[in-house]
Amino acid sequence: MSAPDRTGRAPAPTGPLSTIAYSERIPNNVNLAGDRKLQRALESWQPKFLDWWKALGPALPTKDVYLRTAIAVGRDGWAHFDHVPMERYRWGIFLAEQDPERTIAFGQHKGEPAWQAVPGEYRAELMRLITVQGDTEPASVEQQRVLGATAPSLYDLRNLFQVNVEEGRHLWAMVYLLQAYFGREGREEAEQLLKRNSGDLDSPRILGAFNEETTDWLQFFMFTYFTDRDGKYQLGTLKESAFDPLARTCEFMLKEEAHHMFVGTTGVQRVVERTVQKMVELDTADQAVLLQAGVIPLEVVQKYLNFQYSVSMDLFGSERSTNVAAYYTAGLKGRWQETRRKDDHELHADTREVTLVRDGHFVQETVPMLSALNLDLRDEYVADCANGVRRWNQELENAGLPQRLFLPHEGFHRKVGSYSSSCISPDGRVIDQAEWDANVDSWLPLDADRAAVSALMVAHYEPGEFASWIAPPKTGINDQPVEFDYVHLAEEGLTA
Ligand code: BYC
Repeated sequence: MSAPDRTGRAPAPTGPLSTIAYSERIPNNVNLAGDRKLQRALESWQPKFLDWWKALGPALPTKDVYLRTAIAVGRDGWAHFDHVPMERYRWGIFLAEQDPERTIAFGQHKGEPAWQAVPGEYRAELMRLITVQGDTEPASVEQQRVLGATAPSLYDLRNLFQVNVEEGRHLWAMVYLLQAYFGREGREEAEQLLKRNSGDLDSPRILGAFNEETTDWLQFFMFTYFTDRDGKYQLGTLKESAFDPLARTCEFMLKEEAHHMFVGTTGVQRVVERTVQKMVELDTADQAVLLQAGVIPLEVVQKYLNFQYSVSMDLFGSERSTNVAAYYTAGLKGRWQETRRKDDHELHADTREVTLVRDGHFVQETVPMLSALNLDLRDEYVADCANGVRRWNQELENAGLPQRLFLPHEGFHRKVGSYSSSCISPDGRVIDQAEWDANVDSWLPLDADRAAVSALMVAHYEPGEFASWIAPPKTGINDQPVEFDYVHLAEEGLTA
């Protein structure tokens, strides 16, 4: 790649893109060595990233962790697994291979060649989208910082750290775009990404869910199920972007993201499996008895689900949004699986129904499709979320138990969008404040619920050992046995 011009535009990288330059200080497949200025900028950001990782990344001291590292971006064999000291993880910049024929699939530039540089008229919006995406990545690492101290097994500890290093890499992915394509302003935004911190009163992360605490492992599994899944859908829309480097970056990130959601789906499933076993064994659904027996009652699982689902629904923005209409028309952000949709990909004449609350009742209003694209994406997300819940309920069904987990109504506990000024019950009734206040303790986790869950969270660091509240997985990582030594703790970690 040659140097960006004065507008911060960087021409397309050249060279074999499926090959990663691994011997360089920053592994990459964007020919960083061919752009000294950008390379220097990223190399001066690297120590700041490492300082941030040391201060706000995983707190548990480890010697090494069985991690996968990206080594290629092609279809086969893109990752290499080995025990590596986490601070020496090779965070790098990997874009999916370029399709030189790619054209823009939607919006007013439909049919034109995809952009290899940032058009001046969309610079601010593109930078904003990339910054918001970038901000979420380190936020989640910060949120999960202390979980290592209570890991239910080495298998789970390894999965936590895998998710953490890859979120760190996703930060690199966005920082690369900011520094390569947005000049000085991009470099400033890259600095800010390390300065805002999750939950910080003065300088919080940009989006709501990323300032919530991840209090324990049940919350972590709910986070990776619901909030990482928002990531999947948002990355899916940016993968369609007319700005080709963003599209290619997101395409590769989605590959890594699949494992994060696997951690969530199977994590919750293993919690439910263990609870169901105890319910059958003791022939009880009594919460106190189950907690006493070392498992998490279904009511508590449901409350955690209600919380994480509702804060993740807020991440889609408002049901009616002029921002999203502008992003789409400009070609910055597409729809989920844009190219598979059978319409004109401009949507000027299209409309859809949106649910609003008026005078205590749900009403339908017809709005232009363009302004309802956040809802279009959210609908895809909701359908996907329901799949996991069905899978979890299978455990209950197989055991012949009548209880079921469920997704609360889309309006439940919302802070963003058309439901945010109303009280909606999980079963989808508009209720008054008094009914909300009288019932909220049975819908959302109380401090007492979190304390009861925390009391079960005792670390298990022996290979093959698992905490009482979670079933072992069916298989290990990368064909290793479940009882493999996935993590070697440092001496300080063992005595922590
Ligand atoms: N909290 O028109 P509106 C991930 C702001 S997760 C706070 O309704 P818009 C990951 C909004 O920014 C995926 N503020 O919505 C997961 C706007 O502010 P401005 C992250 C919010 O703009 C796990 C105003 O309210 N990626 O990757 O169409 C681990 C009006 O907004 C919130 C992205 O989100 C909120 N919840 O869409 C690690 C993709 N919602 O501009 C990683 C990039 C809205 O008026 N972001 N606001 O100052 C976007 O596409 C959009 O910014 C949003 C909102 C989807 C967030």
